[in-house]
Amino acid sequence: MTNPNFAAAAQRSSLRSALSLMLLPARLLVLLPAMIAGRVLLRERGLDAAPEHVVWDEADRLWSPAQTDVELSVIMPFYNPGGALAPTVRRAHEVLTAAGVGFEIIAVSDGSTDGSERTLDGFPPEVHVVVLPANRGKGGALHAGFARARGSWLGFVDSDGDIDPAHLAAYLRVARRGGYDIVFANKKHHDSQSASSLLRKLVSFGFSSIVGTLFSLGVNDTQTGCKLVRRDVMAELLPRMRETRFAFDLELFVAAVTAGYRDLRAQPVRLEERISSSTVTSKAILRTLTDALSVLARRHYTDTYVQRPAGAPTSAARTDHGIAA
Ligand SMILES: Nc1nc2c(ncn2[C@@H]2O[C@H](COP(=O)(O)OP(=O)(O)O)[C@@H](O)[C@H]2O)c(=O)[nH]1
Ligand SMILES: [Mg+2]
Repeated sequence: MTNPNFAAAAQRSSLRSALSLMLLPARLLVLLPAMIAGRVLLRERGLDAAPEHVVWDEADRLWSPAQTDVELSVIMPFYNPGGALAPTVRRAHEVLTAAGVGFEIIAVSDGSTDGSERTLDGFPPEVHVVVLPANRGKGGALHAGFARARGSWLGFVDSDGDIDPAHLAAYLRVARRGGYDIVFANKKHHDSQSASSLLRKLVSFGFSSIVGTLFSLGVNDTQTGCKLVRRDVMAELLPRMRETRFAFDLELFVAAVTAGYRDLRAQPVRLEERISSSTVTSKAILRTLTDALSVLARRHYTDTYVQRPAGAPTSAARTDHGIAA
């Protein structure tokens, strides 16, 4: 007898296939001009352009094995977060200690001018503070943090308290079950909750719809600021990534899917009431959209996301890297 759950799932999946076939002409109508625009933008930047700052020069450090006592490295990028930073970093330290995780926190000041890095003075030794002299954008700060990470799993979380760092411990429990390349927060998960404003939700919805139309990643929320990536996966992807601002998150999934990583595990997330204001201004939205078009063009017109990364071990040596025993 056919399992009714299986039959319902099969019906849903064929409905989805029929719908996506019907929407194909509309998708092409959007995709073609977007690819042309992306190509023009990329040409302006130079086809395999380096970002304004050299962000990945140390990324090959990730090929070295994880340090056995560091299961999780958490990067917390920040730019002028004021008083929201210290409680968020303290909370991350508390929850990971309570969960019995071997961890390090790498808080990256991205050219902050509000002196917020000083609010981390006297924090426990698991908290490392990296100070970048000039603002690179969230992606640039994450590059700098990841390149220094020593853990088996590399994660990041927003540093303004919008996402409780306790999510990291929950996601790590999922990651430990094995078989996942990336475990990520997804606002659209049926168990997710959000205290964001209607306007902020609309911006997220608009962006994820555009990404869904242009990229077909099988991921319907690329942007929520809490993710874990397996060390060997990040070692392969980071040197290929070029985006230094908010498109970093999108580019991570594009690089992962293009490289053949498919075990991307969405998890529920709770977005808290805001303590500090958002840096997602209309200028940042426009910038993220144009950066997304550059990622699209880079994916289709260049080999950026399939290049053999510098520092990659030979396939024979590869099994010795990545997750520490
Ligand atoms: N390093 C760095 N991080 C940033 C910058 N802008 C935002 N962030 C980080 O990205 C997170 C998300 O940005 P935020 O403005 O809070 O956006 P929203 O909460 O999604 O509306 C922040 O909590 C910071 O951790 C930046 O210019 N540099
Ligand atoms: Mg925020």
